[in-house]
Amino acid sequence: MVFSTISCMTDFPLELDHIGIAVRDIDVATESYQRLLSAEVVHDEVVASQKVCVRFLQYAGQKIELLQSTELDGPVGKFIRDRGPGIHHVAFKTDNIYEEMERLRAKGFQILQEEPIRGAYNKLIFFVHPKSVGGTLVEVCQPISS
Ligand code: CMX
Repeated sequence: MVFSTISCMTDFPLELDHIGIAVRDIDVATESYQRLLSAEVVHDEVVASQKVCVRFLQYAGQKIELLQSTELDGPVGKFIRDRGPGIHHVAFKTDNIYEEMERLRAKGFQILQEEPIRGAYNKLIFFVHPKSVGGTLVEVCQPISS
């Protein structure tokens, strides 16, 4: 069983892009991560469509996205209401988000969008429902080339 899982993963074309962390106060959380890792703030943005403000921190080439809800009824607001602050999603990057969406759909994953949508930091994104991935919300993203 362990061996078949590993062999399935060898053709997985996605690389980790960032970890999304739901927080109550983005400035307090930033201060914690800066003390913990000396992480650098590389991007701030309000994503009105997702009812969040986000801040990307970078440390040793790795990215963390802090998410603070702007509305109680947004996805991050509901997550914090039901579960408290903590890891909200894991994001993987791809070179072809449309192909990736079809690939994951064909494998039976529940994709939350019909088409990729515009996400923070100039990216196209879509989400895979946490119930499809053992309880973890997965984002797939692709930078929009200018
Ligand atoms: N991780 C793991 N589980 C989660 C979750 C998360 N981030 N968010 C919700 N869930 C769980 C709920 O707790 C619930 O679990 P139980 O059934 O065991 O109680 C279950 O998923 C389904 O919840 P739901 O009530 O049916 O649906 P919600 O209204 O809570 O919505 C979800 C869940 C994933 C569909 C919604 O949060 C969503 O669409 N998320 C994607 C969009 C998003 O998160 N945007 C913010 C990020 C912005 C960015 O990065 O740019």
